[in-house]
Amino acid sequence: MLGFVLFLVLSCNAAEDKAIPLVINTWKFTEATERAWEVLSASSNALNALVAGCSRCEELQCDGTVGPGSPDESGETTLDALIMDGENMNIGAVANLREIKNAIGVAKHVLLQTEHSLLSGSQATDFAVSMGFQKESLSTNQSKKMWENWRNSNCQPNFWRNVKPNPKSECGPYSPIKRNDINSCDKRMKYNFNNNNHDTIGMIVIDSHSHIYAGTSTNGAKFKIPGRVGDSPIPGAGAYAENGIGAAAATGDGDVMMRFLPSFTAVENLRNGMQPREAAKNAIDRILKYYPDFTGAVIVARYTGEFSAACAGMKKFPFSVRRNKQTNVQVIEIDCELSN
Ligand code: SD4
Repeated sequence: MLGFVLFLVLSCNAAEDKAIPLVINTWKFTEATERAWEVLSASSNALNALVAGCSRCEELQCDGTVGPGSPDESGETTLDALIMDGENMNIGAVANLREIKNAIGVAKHVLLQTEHSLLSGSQATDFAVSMGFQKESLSTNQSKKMWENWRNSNCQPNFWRNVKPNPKSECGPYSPIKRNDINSCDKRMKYNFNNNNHDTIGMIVIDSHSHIYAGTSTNGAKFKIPGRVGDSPIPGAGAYAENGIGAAAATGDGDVMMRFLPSFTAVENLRNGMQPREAAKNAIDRILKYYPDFTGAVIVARYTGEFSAACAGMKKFPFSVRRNKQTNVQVIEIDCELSN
């Protein structure tokens, strides 16, 4: 597989190019790109292509952060996924989905079979079962081991603050500390980005008629507090699409990103005349203004097929692309903005 992947290291501006149809997704998830491209080429159906691409990552458990196998504090894995149709602004999403492996598949049913936009938790599971999905455990041997190691290391890292016992050295259960003791200067935990602790798949598919779909699938943040929902299923945060303008999808520290709607911002930037690179960079810069240590990335594509990305908090950010007249998936790596 890797033999067929063209690997490019490009400067940010050089990453812009033109041509549709287009499949572009976050990270080196080239098998997902390839799968989406196959479906797009065979059927010209951008929705099915996006669902097939993201489903491939769920099956592969891409980097352990899409699909099953990522424990929260209780050891359970829950999933977030989103699909947005740029033609009619319809959305189907699931958040904190329990016991169903194919989150993007369920999001497709929310999109097509309901007038809602987002279903969550156990009731999203019930909905999935009624649509024909099978209920099964999302734990794996590896996620069980990870969870045991986490418990044995005093539940570090975790996402608690201003509670007792001290969450930086002890496990819960926690209770709130008195208001006077709250340290408002307490710095946000640095999102620990390594190959097993990041990597939402965010994907944009544009068919030859410029019909755009954008979507995401992820198991969120490892050792999240049960019930936590990240940016990925939130329209405008995890992804956004509008025909005639373009689309964007995000990956990274979702608790911060959802405060800024970077995918929506990037698409608005395209609407206002920015080039994809500038549109992506501006969306990231708005976050960096308040969270200089923020880690994450946004991919952006114009409806005509030009694309780019911007990122922060890592050295480099790779994304995968397959487009018209190209025989292989390309991995493009851009330099990120680093914190001061
Ligand atoms: C989340 N944004 O749930 C996701 C995780 C991720 O790269 O993308 N990590 O916060």
